[in-house]
Parts: sequence; structure tokens; C-alpha cells
Amino acid sequence: MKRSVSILIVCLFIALLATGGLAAPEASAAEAKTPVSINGQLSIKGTQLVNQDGKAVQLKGISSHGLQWYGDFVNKDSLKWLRDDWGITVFRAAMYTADGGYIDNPSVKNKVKEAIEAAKELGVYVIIDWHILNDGNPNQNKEKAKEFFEEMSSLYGNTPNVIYEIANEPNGDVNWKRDIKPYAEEVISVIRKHDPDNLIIVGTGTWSQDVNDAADDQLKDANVMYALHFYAGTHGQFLRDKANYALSKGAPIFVTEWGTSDASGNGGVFLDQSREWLNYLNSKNISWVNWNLSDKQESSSALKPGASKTGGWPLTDLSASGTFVRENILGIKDSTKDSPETPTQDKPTQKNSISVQYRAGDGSVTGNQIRPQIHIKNNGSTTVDLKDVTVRYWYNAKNKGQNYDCDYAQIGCSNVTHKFMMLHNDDWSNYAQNGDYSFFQSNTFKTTKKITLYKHGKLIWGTEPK
Ligand code: IDC
Repeated sequence: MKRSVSILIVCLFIALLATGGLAAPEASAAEAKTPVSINGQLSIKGTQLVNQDGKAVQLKGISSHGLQWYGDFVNKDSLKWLRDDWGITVFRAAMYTADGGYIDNPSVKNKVKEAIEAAKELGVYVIIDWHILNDGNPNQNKEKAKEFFEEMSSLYGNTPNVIYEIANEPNGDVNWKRDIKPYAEEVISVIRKHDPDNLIIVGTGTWSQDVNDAADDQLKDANVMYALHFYAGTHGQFLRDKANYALSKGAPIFVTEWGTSDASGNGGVFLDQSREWLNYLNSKNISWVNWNLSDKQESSSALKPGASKTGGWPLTDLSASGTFVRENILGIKDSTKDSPETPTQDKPTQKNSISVQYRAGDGSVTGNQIRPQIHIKNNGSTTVDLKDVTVRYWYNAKNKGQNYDCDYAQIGCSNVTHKFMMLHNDDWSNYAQNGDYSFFQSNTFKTTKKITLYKHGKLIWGTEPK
């Protein structure tokens, strides 16, 4: 392949995506703004969730699986990863009440506390979910619920991070007016003794689908929202119609649980239907939390079986659901819709190697600029001094006038140097990225061997063009 030009970016910098043993420039990142430092105390204005400045916010995040089963995935490291790599602004700690949960094993609440403490440190919002399910009538364990929320609100009532979800999914022979609303009034009054203002989300009948019933007979509290739950393979337009009805009656909605699967938590995944739902939620600015963060062998789980319990997940450890959800939280076009020329991901072969991940900052095939975005990733445990490392992006160019700009580097553009290496001349009038050796269409970072890495000038990753 003739006609190659390469940029040499001499990397003084520590990997853009610092992992492994790299001395990551954490200090500035840690002081950077977090979802909670930006938005502070949440409240409701009309049907809209708003931040401390009265501006609309739409939280997006993921729920744990049942803490009694998959609590190991809930810790500061995994939440930090979810915040930084997935962009979550909210995490939900799903504390089952039955099925080996809180009622039989009250110590599971320590996991909830761990999640709250982590969320406080990381500046993300956290939903304390009293996860009734087989115990479909919330009144069944009402006294325990009051006790639990008494404790939680006295501990965390001053923390703007906290959101209470007081009954995951009422179901069976339960009725809003007769059962759920009176339960909610009692529990809310307990919480409000200690916490005057944090959000309280109330589940609705039929597994939190009957937001219309709640809308017809709303609670008095100013910062209450109603839970709407859906599973893309099971619930469609009829449920969005209920949501529209509730909104039209002035009832604020929070989707504290939804899945890409069917209602069993398995089947599918149903990504087209999920897209339709997320478009709808975005159009209404409705906050959402996906089910679920675990590696259970079922399609609604975000992680593949055996994935790490403490974050650091390479994209190859995400399930189809996890991949889709991450991309939709980050707001990047989902990779299931990428063009067919996208190569399958090349896995780093050696353990102690550094590798390259790439995404196309400008996916348009022709234009007067190209915008490769590159992560250099240390897969090993040995520190690599990035001033010794060079990355080379191979592309076609006219024989004149290449300009270089650095938009962003985690360690600062001033620590990045560059050099153009003209290997062959050509006289093309425009960039045609689809002919470029290093280019492929992707809005997410993918490992690639067609961007090469050098240490002290010696090739250590990738394959140069012939
Ligand atoms: C499912 C889990 C599954 C578990 C089951 C019973 O995905 O592994 O065996 O619960 O505990 C809900 C519930 C949520 C369900 C989920 C999928 O809130 O707990 O999780 N779902 O069935 N409501 C509708 C669907």
C-alpha cells in the first residue's frame, strides 16, 4: 500500500485511558466536577426533575442485580468505573426484601450503605431500592420498611446524592388507592422526619406500570416521583401511552428499572424496541436506570459471565445489553449500527503489552480534516514511561500542508508532540478516509492493530501497512 503518511505523536503523556500500572494523572480528574457537584440538590418542577439551579436534568445509570446474590459487583471501584467509563450519573442499589434479602438477612443493608458511601465519594446519585417483588403487597413488610427508611434517612438525610425508592414493584392483588398510597404516606412521613427534600420514588401497581392510577390520585409531597418500569421485549406503546397520560396529569415519572430483555430478565436482546423507548424517554427528559449490573447468564445482565467485580471491564467483557446501555448513557451512536467494514476487535495478545484503542472522532468519509481519537492502554502491571512511546496513525494525504491540532489529551496537549512522516506522495484533493489504513467507522473505542505503537522507536504494537 503506497501513499501513506503517518503522524508521530511522541507521547510524553500517560495513557489517555490509564489502566494497569500507569501513573494515571488522577489528581486533577478527582477534583473534576461530578454529577452531584454540578447538580446538587434535586427537586421537581412540574413533571420535570431539576437540579439546584432549576435546570432540567435527566439521570442515566444502571441498577445492581439483587444485592443478596450479586452484591460483589457493588463497590467503590465498580462505581468509579461506571462513572468514568460509562458516564453514569445514578446507581441503584436493589435490596430485595424477600428471596433471601433484607427480611431474612438484614445485614444485606450493609451493601446499600457501601453503595451510598461510594456514591458520596464519587459524586453520583444513588437510589436506595426497597426491592419488593414476590412480596407484591408493600404492606406485607411495612413496619420493616419504616424501620429501614428511618435508619437510612437519619444517616443520609443531609446527603443530596440519595434518592429513596420505597417499593420496587407492587403486584398481584394490590390497588393504588387502597394499598400502595397509604403505604407510601406512612413511609414518606418517616423519611421526611429526617430528610425534608431528597426525592422519593413510589412504585405503582402491576410491577410499576400503573403510573396512570397514581397520576389520578397523587401524593401530596412536593418531591415525589412515580416509578415506571418496562422491558423492551414485553412492553411497548401501551405503556408509553400510560406514561403520557400520567405526565398530562402532572405526575412526574422516573424509570428506575428497564431492561433490553423481556420481562423475565432474559430473551432478546430487543435493541430496536429499546431504542424506541430511549428515544421516547429522551424526548420527555425522563431519567432512567437499566437492569442490571451482574454477570449472570441472562440477557439483561450487562456483563459476560466471569467479568471482574470491580470495574475495569474491556468492551469485550460487556454483553450485548451492557454494550448498548453504555453507549446510550455516553450518548454515542451504538456500535450495532456501525458500518460492516468495522473490523472485529483485535485482542491484545500479550499480557504485558500496551495496546491501542481508536474511535473516529469524525466519521464522515470525506472532508478537509480527520479526527482520530486514540487511547493507549497498558494491559500489564509494569509502568511504561510514555515519553518513550510513539503512536503512528496512517492515512492518505495530499503532498502539501498537513496541519496538526490537539483537541484534548488527558495529560494536556502541551505534553504531546507530533511529526508528519511523508512516505509517498500523492495528489489527492480530499481526504477519503475509507482508503486510510488506520481508519474505520466507529463511535466507540475499539482495539485496533492498524494504529502502531513504538517504544524507543521499536514497534511494540500493531502492524505497519505494507
Ligand atoms: C429478575 C432477575 C433474575 C431473577 C428474578 C427473580 O433478572 O435473575 O431470577 O428477578 O428474582 C423485575 C424485577 C427484577 C427482575 C426483572 C426481570 O424488578 O427483580 O429481575 N424484572 O425479571 N420487574 C420486571 C422484570
